[in-house]
Amino acid sequence: SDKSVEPVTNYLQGMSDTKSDYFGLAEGKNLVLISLESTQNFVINRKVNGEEITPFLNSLIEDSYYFSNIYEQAAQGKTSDAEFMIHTGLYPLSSGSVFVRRPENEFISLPKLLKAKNNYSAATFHGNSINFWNRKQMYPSLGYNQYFSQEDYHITEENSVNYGIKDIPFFEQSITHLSTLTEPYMASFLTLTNHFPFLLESEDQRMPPADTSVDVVNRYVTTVNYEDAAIERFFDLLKKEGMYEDTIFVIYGDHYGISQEFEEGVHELLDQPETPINHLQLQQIPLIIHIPGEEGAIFETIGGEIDIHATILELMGIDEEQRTNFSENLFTRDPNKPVVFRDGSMVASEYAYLNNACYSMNTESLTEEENCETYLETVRKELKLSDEIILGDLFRFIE
Ligand code: GP9
Ligand code: MN
Repeated sequence: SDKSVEPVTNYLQGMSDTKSDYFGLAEGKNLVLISLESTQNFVINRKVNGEEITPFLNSLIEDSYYFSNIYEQAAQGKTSDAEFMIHTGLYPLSSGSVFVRRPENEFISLPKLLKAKNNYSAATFHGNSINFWNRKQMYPSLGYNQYFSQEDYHITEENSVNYGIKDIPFFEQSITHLSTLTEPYMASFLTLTNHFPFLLESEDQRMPPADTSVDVVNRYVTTVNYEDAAIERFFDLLKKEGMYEDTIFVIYGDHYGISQEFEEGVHELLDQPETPINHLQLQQIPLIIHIPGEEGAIFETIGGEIDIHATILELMGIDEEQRTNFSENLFTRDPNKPVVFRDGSMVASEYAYLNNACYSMNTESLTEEENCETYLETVRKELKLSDEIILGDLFRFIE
């Protein structure tokens, strides 16, 4: 071992690690992870002109664990930062993407932990080029033994839009590949259609665009609605093929889709004023965990995208001897533990620190700086240690 790893292991050992009744609930099941491109939580259970944007996900939530207060934490690496956090429980870097900057590191990640636990195989599915975000190099580092990308799909002008193959044909064609995997498997899917600038031919639009003053937001509603239909199609096919029952599904929005530049349209849609706290709340992403046969429940726990990692470990019954990540299991997460944003801001149940100012979450207004101070210590500490792990490739020194 190396001295440089000690501050990291000391901190991680001091972090809480409380198990819940959910521990091991999905042990041995196939794990299907679905990244909902640019999908923000406000679309869930939301109607536009009387129509639900996400009718399928809304109904799925009834029989799922739905985490309704989860914040995205991606930085410049966008989708790849989301993938990185979920796979490793480490924070993204402050600039660039870990996928591009540190693909040769030693990582402790979900596919490897599942392989060690129950000999899982692991594959990823994505309709774009495997070189996007340097995934070709990074996926094996994360422990994937197989990937399906652009070349593995039948892609035509007809069945693609914007970044590539549309989500419905993507899932339809993925089923064949998925059925070739050795069970138990971890299979990760990246949707694409709901990507800025949210383009979709009118024949694929299943609901009319919204009618705010911002066209990007109006179109967003139609591409999220299409994505929702694609997930429904995937579930229908899985059921038909007998691939649904013995699987746990983890479905999450990767990061915001509507940047601050266009956010006014969302405030219009939600009929709310533009305030710092409303902006903060728009950084929430949906997190839906569906285990066939389990009753649904809503968890209002505040958490971050990074916490998906430990939550999956909890459900899969993986108890690391030594903590190697900053992820908190959402079933037992402390509401006073800040959700750390890469720019040094944070949110916890009582306070948030945004744009260099401390806010009370109760009054949604400014409060004394000192109310945020202990939270900010945690923020600085965790970002620093996570950076040290990544930039020093410190897991080389952990057995
Ligand atoms: C493309 C997908 C989208 O491969 O990851 O990229 P994003 O811009 O969201 O990171
Ligand atoms: Mn993305």
